Amino acid sequence: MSQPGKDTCERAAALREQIAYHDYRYYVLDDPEIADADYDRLFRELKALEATYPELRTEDSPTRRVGGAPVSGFASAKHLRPMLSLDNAFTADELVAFDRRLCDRLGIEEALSYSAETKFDGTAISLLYEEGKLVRGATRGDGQTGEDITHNVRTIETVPLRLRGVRFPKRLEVRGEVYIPKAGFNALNARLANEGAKTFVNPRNAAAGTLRQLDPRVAAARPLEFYAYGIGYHENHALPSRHSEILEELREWGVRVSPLSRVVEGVDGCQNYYDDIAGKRDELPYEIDGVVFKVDRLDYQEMLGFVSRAPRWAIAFKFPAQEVTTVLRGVDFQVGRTGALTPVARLEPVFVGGVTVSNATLHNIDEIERKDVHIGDTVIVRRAGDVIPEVVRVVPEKRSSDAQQITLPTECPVCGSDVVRPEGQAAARCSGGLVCPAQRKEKLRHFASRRAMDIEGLGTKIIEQLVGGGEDEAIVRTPADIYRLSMEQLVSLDRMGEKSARNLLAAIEDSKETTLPRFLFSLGIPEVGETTAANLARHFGDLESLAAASRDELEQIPDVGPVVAQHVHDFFDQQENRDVIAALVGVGVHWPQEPSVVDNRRFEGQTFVLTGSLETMTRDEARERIENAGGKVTSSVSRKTNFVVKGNDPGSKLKKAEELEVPVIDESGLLGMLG
Ligand code: 5U1
Repeated sequence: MSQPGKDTCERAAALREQIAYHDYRYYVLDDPEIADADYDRLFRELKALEATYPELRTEDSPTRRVGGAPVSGFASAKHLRPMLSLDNAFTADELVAFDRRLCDRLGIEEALSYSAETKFDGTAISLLYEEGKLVRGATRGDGQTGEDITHNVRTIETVPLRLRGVRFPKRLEVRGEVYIPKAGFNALNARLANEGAKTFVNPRNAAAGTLRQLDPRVAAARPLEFYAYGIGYHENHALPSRHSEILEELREWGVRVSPLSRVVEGVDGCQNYYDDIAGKRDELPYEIDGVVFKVDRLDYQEMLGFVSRAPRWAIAFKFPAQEVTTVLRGVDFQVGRTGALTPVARLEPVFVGGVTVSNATLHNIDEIERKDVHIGDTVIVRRAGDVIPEVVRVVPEKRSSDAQQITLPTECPVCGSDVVRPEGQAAARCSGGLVCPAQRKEKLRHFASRRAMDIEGLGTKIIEQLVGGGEDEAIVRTPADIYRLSMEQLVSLDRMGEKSARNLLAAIEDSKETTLPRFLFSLGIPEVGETTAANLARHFGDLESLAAASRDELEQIPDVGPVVAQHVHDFFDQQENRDVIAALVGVGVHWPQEPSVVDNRRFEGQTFVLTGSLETMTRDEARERIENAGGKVTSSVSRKTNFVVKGNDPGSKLKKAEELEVPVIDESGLLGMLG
């Protein structure tokens, strides 16, 4: 094939530029300059040129959106700055309290300016641009590390493959939300139903599910859209002084930002914005589940910092849960990981909050008695966001004479063991322990889950088969049995090919190397979530000390009250649980020693000031690590400052430190001190 001439190369470049410009007019400014037919003509011309001369196809050509080759798996993608989450407010009082808290902390009397934005009900992603080129798209994951979904993100027309202009940061993380508009969602589900495929329950699940497809052609054929709401890491760039100006800059760089964002003054401004958006909600072409308020001044944001994984300077004000009326047809009791029996209401299907609901939780038998729920009752069902729908109350005046009382079964509906209801506890429990296949399945599912031992590929369907319906059929009885699975056993399972079996065995092997917080969380001790597990690990440093701890000692730990202390104590008191742990260690599960509590307070009473950007961590991470070690981070240098940590491009704080003769350390010095 002949080489493209100079004119052809120039024409292709001009077409790419024109198409990018018209994409910007259409998607970002919402103000197209040319008719669709003219745009199509440009697009077809570029496609034809690229088909004749494949060497003309650039990475950022708009024709690349159709989806390239499938990927074999998801690589992990470490965010350059953590992706934070948002605290919620559900009532006007909570919003007022939020505003007051911030004013108090900042010591200001005047009304705070907020950037008010809609809260998209989609899935958060981070886009990485280097020299203006999109090089990576990633899911949020645990906030520190997500999954690389570049192949799918590239197919989204509203994600620019290249930033406009030249005044953008050398490296830039753009944060935003991918969603599927309401109309596109309905069309997608209609198409899936037509093809006999599984439909999605709501647009959020559809967007998240699509982004996790290995084949980008699937994503290219689905109507994903993107709106940016902020930035993460940025390099070589002087930030403006307000968040609203960052949104403006993003727009100038060709990134789509919601036209509904605006700056409002004080809590009254927030309330008005909320009312305005709530009134428009149904007319919007996409789902939102609330609004977000962010302190607009970036210096204030910096002063406010963050707690745990959420910034102090932002809040999501959620729309209230939606409620509907339907009829309770029956109640089943489900057995959970700890044996707790949860009554599940079987409902006359009803559409609420964008999905059809036919099951709802009744929480526990106490709740049934308190709400006086009978089978056949007309009930009010509520659904809010991600939360499982619940039966809120009955409509007593609609009760018919043949309504039936709901009784707690005396035997476990799964294994037939006795059901016990310990004094003072709301939950009734199956006494079968690991004999009960339901408990075993749930325990194993939790053990293998992403935030626990993270065994990719060991999902519900496989666990169901491995555990089976009874003791005799079980291939896996305890978590340690997972580590004894053979290739032969795995390939004998339904829908398990050799390749998947090999991958699963590799994932099982990889999971042996874990951390103490993850391991503790994976054990499924009642009431011990990830944060408590991390606190326990940090406090005790090793499993032996934790297992030997008294209830009093346990109660010294943040987050641990008498109930949690009792659960932890009871757990380690049982020989069966100690056997499970010993067996896991026996098959090779291991973790590094956690720094002990003494080490963890090594910065007690010391004050640090950070200046400039760090290389191995963000300033927020540095702050968190210093605070975790008992130290304090302040924003200005004084004689009371113990250390100034100097990063790249340090600011005036360095000069001040030198003037006041405050010790200055660099990043490796800090890392050394942190151990
Ligand atoms: N509009 C908007 N949504 N949203 C979600 N802004 C926004 N900001 C977020 C999140 C999680 O986080 C930042 C405040 C860190």
